[in-house]
Amino acid sequence: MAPQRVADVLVDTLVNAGVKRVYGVPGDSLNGITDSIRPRKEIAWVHVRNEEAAAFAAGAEAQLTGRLTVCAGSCGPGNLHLINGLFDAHRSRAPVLAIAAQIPSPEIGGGYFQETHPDRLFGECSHYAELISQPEQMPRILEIAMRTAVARGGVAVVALPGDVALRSATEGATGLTLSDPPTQIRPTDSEISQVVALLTKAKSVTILAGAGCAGAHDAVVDLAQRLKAPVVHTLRGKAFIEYANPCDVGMTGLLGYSAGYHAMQAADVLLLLGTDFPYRQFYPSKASIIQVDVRGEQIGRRTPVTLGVVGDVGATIAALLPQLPPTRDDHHLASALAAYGKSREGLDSLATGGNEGGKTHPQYVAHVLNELAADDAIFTCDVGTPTVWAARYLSMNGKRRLVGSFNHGSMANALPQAIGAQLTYPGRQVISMSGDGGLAMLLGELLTLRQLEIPVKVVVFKNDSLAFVNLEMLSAGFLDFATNLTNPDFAALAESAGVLGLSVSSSDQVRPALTQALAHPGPALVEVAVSRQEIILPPTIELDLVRKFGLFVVKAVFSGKGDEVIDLAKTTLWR
Ligand SMILES: Cc1cc2nc3c(=O)[nH]c(=O)nc-3n(C[C@H](O)[C@H](O)[C@H](O)COP(=O)(O)OP(=O)(O)OC[C@H]3O[C@@H](n4cnc5c(N)ncnc54)[C@H](O)[C@@H]3O)c2cc1C
Ligand SMILES: Cc1ncc(C[n+]2csc(CCOP(=O)(O)OP(=O)(O)O)c2C)c(N)n1
Ligand SMILES: [Mg+2]
Repeated sequence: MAPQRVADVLVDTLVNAGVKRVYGVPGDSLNGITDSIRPRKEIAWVHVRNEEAAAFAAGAEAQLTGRLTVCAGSCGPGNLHLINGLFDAHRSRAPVLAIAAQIPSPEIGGGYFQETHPDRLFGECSHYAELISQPEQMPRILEIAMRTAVARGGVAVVALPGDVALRSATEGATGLTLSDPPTQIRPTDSEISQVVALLTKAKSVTILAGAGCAGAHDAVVDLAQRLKAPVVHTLRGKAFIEYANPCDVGMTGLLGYSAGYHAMQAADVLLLLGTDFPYRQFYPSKASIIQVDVRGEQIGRRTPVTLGVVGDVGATIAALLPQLPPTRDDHHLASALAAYGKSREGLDSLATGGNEGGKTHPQYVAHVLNELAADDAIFTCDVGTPTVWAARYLSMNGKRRLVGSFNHGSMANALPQAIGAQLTYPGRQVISMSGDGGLAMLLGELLTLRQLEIPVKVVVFKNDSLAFVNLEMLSAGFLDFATNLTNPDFAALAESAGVLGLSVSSSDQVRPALTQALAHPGPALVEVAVSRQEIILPPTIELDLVRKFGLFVVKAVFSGKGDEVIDLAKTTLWR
């Protein structure tokens, strides 16, 4: 048997830990690693066109499974391309290991061809970034990196010079088992008593539920019913808490509904469960705030809290429930539910086929997609207006998932995330809701669909514009500039890449085209010419008011209801 190389120990360690694939683009400095993956059946090399896509795909896989995933880039520019996707994974707390190949070790520090310092460069988007400079460090440094990514939730980076990867190993691979991070952390009895006391005293409680509620759906709903508390959710919380929830009053934030905003403002006590909702203007100023988060450093990060406790959402609720008397007064919940019903009606009324100069309403596309998609579909959505349509028109059910670049906010995320999702779940329908700007930014990944033979469905919201930015400009009083896109025929482009391409130019073609694409066994792209004026100001708004309230108007515009501008203006939000 040939002696083991450092690269072999690395790959064996990954295999032993259950890693199924490594996303990346090869290169000289990575040759040892790709060569070691080549003959192995337990782990696959996933060849994408741009390393940024590798990191997004690995991040999506990690978000969907909660397990460690891996991406790799060759030295210098190769791994530099990973960085944006790694930022996204890190901010999403997705456990991703990045293997950053490094220039030959004797050259480090001499300004050699392609020289960068990944252990420094990736410092800001990782919990751990170290250089392996000699065989004796393997597998120890790799194991530390893997454990750190999983235990802390986020990225770890190992920089490995190509020559070190090819040297003889001094130690074999270990059977590193990566257990899931502990989720049973709960507050102390005395903290639970304090939470109970605050909740019992309150006349009205609202819950803001975030991504930390994953796996605790029933517990959160039980708690809400006991407290007669409306449940507002964040975008990242949507997939975990919106469905089968009689207390659901929608999302808050710029893309949220006024019902969610008001339910938080009107409460005596706001209970934050597993959320790091970033927009501080939307937190109430008068309510007492209780925050439950499994990470102590998250407490009070966005708004001052009356009481912060460190605990897992499910475990904390399990401790709270037996001590909470039922609340009889459901006035607060009833009025929040009624307001939400009204907002929802308004939004649904916008999701009609409708044509402006032959263009389809984008809301309608999302609405039909929601109807036609499988019960356990995985959706990804680009940053830009596709995020708006996904947030508002996709309904979740406990089986579907929605992945986006929600915390990092990077364009072009949807297609590479869909690639990661589809490879992880080959039997499930995976749909990328792409912007025309977003798709073009990592357009090469369309070729990846054919190369890897994966049946991702790409729905392109073709508005010939960077529409989200166009809207931001208008609402902030800037003249529209630099947002127009001269687009290709994306359907023809897809066809030339061996991907089924369908083009929709009027709303009556939306349903048949989406049906055909979803039924197609291979990859498919549907481009829909959508109106970009859709989210422009509603007619009841005075221009003066628009200028005065800037971004704040965006919320009202997205809500589709002019009256909400006036309503929220009284709160001095965004002034
Ligand atoms: C164009 C655009 C517009 C957006 N508009 C909106 C908007 O209008 N509204 C909106 O809500 N979002 C919006 N977002 C997304 C927003 O930026 C944030 O990503 C989102 O609000 C964060 O949701 P979160 O707090 O649930 O998730 P995270 O930020 O991931 O926070 C989750 C928290 O839960 C904690 N946690 C994890 N597991 C547990 C556990 N088991 N128990 C306890 N705690 C746990 C974590 O430590 C963390 O603090 C938008 C994004 C984009 C790109
Ligand atoms: C990498 C990156 N560049 C720029 C931005 C700023 N930005 C946010 S949304 C957006 C427009 C997205 O356009 P498109 O994908 O066409 O979606 P649309 O809003 O038009 O539906 C831009 C430029 C960003 N978020 N990320
Ligand atoms: Mg666009």
